[in-house]
Amino acid sequence: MPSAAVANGFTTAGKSSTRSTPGLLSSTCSEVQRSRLQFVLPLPSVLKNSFKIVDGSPSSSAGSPDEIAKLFPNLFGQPPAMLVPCGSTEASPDRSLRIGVLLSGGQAPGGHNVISGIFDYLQARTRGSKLYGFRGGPAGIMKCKYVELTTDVIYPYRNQGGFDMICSGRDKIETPKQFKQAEETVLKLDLDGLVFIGGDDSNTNACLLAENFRGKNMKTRVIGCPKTIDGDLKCKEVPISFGFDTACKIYAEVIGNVMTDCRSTGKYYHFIRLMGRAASHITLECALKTHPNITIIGEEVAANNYTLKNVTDYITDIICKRAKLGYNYGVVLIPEGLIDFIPEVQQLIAELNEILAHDVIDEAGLWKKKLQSQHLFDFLPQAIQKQLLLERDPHGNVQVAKIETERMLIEMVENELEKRRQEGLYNKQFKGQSHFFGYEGRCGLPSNFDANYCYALGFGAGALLHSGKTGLISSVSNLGAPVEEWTVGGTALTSLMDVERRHGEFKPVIKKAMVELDGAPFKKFASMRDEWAIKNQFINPGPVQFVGPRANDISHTLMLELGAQT
Ligand code: FBP
Repeated sequence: MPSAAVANGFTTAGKSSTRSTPGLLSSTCSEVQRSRLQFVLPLPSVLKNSFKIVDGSPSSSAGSPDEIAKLFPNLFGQPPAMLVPCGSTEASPDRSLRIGVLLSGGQAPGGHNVISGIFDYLQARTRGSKLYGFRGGPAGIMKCKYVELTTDVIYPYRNQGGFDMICSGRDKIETPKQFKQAEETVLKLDLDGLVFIGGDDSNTNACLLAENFRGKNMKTRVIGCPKTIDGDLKCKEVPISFGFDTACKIYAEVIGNVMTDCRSTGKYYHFIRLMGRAASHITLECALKTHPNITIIGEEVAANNYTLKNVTDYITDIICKRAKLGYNYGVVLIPEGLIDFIPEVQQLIAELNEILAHDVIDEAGLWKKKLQSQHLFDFLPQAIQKQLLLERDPHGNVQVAKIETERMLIEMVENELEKRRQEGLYNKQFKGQSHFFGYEGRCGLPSNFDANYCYALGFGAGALLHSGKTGLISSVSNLGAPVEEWTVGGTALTSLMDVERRHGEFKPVIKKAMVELDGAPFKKFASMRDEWAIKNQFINPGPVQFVGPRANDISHTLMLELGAQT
């Protein structure tokens, strides 16, 4: 592959270049945004020079290899690919490519930099290529709604949060008709490649599309990029999904502020639910950053078969202990997906999923007769019952972001404290405040880590497509080292897959990476939580830093996981 240096959209032969901000943006962006626009992104050294792609050994799958092999006859077993420096002398950019890109699912800081990375790769390493952005996620491909991404379109979004350059969506390409529509679009645009920037479900979809195109001998290749603030799309070769770092930094800033407020007034227990869907990575990372009094980790609740009553008692016990020490305030962190982790609730949700997939929920409540978990359903506050019945997302998931577990727990703790009051075991006032920190963390200006990581992921995706790879997820590793030393390659999407029951049927899915109870991040947290419960060791980390000694810090989760691997 030829080599070239690139800075913010301009091939620079090694020098950085600046440009004035385009009209619309200059009037609407802040000084900080402007300074981020000018920030020249570093590249891993392998991407700055000539490289070749080397294949590893054949892969298998995360689970159910026989089923995955049947579902992906053309892709199963693909080896990982690694970019390695090659000594060839510099060549001029070669043939042109036509590439499409889309953002899928929830926003995650850094998505725009993935697109910038693909664009800059094409500028630097190919001649006369075109990049198309599909609008509104996968629906953009099905409806053939796209925009050509040029320097002027992309520039205002460099190092900026959000997905507003081309927007996102949660549609899935799954029916024969939808596959046909996608085929028509890639044929119409004569695409050599497609980059899916998405989470586990979207990358599963990317793989299905790659399989479909390859099965039909079409030239369009498909590469995924690991996006999600939830941090649950990861494996050895993909150490973290982008967006997690920034989102946790933003949540930790606000949690730190709430902690300072709560210590100042001394009168509230703040129950803070944090986004993250099923996995508790965000909650765990925020706990490690801020040291709350109580943190519930969903995976631990599931592993110990805790009931809602057990969780309530755990929180109430700490509140009572703190009351004896004179502290009638505190901070409780709750993962968004907690409700989904409590085995008795899981059973209820599974039953509701089947009913919602095949039956009608009638007003007379006759469907309830089919529920084995009816006693639990009836025990839940009415608001939670309604939230559990909300429509599933297009991938069949319960919309956990809409279930107000923090309010439910406040109500349950109040009841338990009242019981203890009557038994003479508690005589203080309890005032709960509920918070949900979710959307406010998803579109912040990407941290230095996410900005750099995304740029490398995009550049790497360009390189994989250029070399004709398909069905891989762009993978950047060695992330504990300076950016120059990061490694770049691709991992077979089928190697991340298993089968799962969705909408009442078995489907291929990328296995979610949950918090591991024997993993280094959880162990560190578990060794400290009892002290945080009783003593107030709150930490207020402040806002995301772009310059200064801590600006390039990586998350505790990543640091501890990388440390455990070495
Ligand atoms: P992704 O898996 O699409 O990255 O989801 C991220 C997320 O922010 C979850 O944490 C949250 O549960 C969900 O999106 C909320 O979805 P929506 O944006 O549709 O309300």
